[in-house]
Amino acid sequence: MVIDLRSDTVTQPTPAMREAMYRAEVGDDVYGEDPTVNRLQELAAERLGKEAALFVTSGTMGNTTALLTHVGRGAAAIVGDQAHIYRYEGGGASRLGGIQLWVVPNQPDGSFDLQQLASAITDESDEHTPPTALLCLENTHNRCGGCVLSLEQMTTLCRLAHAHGLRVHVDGARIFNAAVALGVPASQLVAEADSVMFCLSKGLSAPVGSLLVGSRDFIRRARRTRKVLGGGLRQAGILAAAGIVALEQMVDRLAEDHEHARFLAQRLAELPQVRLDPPRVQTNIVLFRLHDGERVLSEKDCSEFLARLKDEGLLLSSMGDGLLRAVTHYGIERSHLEKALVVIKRTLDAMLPRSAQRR
Ligand code: TLP
Repeated sequence: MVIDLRSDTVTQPTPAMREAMYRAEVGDDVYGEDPTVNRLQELAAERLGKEAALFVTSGTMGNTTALLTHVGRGAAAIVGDQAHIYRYEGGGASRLGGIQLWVVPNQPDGSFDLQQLASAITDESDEHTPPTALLCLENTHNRCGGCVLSLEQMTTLCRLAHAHGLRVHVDGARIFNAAVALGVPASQLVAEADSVMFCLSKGLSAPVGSLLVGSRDFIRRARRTRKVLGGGLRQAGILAAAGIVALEQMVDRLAEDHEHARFLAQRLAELPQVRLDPPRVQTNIVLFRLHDGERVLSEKDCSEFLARLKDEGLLLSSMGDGLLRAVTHYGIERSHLEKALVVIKRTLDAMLPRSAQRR
């Protein structure tokens, strides 16, 4: 059996999801007539405390739809230099929407330095610069190791943006991980944001789909954008049915994934070849680097490590630049992590023996 810790996107639908999909009542959603999609959208809007929601095929489609709806051609959207929107979405906002992504460095916790953020915002008064229309936040923050932006950070950032006339979009692919980690309702966490995208197909285990939520007027306009992107689906209730189960049954159990990630991080940090700071692991993502006793390993050396693990039935992923990632999720139990740790230790001791001797 393969232990797959590459991502929480690898989760399989639960038996309850398959059953709900089989039984789903469906209609043509481009006419707004799919009762299951409509129910999922109402549930999503309610859980996030917004007026309306839109079912989209993926997180990337949700974020791109949001940017294209909020920001006109030639205007700018501020993103963090570690943001998923900036790094992993094919430049969709620029390519499809003529939007300039204006990059501000992320703090290690996924936040922004408020002064740096404020000085990145521009209006129409200077003809040289594209006017800023939108601030994008990410919570939890993937490339910052699943870090959580607190309620206070979210509020401060939203207020700063609004004071400058910007809208705020939250890439909340894992917003329920953030809410569970903080012990606050997701709706409270995004109360001051204008739109939020969250994914059903990550830790919540649904096979397909994300939701974009916001005001009724924003979602009406986003629906037009989604159609242009080819996201007007027909009997999509088959997919939405699994999403309803995800929201109703799979949110609270995310705490288990977080506990598993903390366990994995603590044990990994004990290995002399691993560089990892366990207190930084707040949700289900564990990032670490490898060290040979003298220097941090390059991307190339890390790919050999990943290939050796794969041969032993363990999958981890690389985030580039020698940054490695393990993600806990539904289907991964503590016994899997114990096995994974044995394989990792054996592989590192064989690959980096000098570092092992320092133990
Ligand atoms: N993230 C994937 C990869 O693309 C890296 C993963 O395995 O973590 N926002 C955030 C914060 C994400 O982590 C992801 C997916 C998305 C958006 C995009 O979602 P999808 O894959 O549904 O387009």
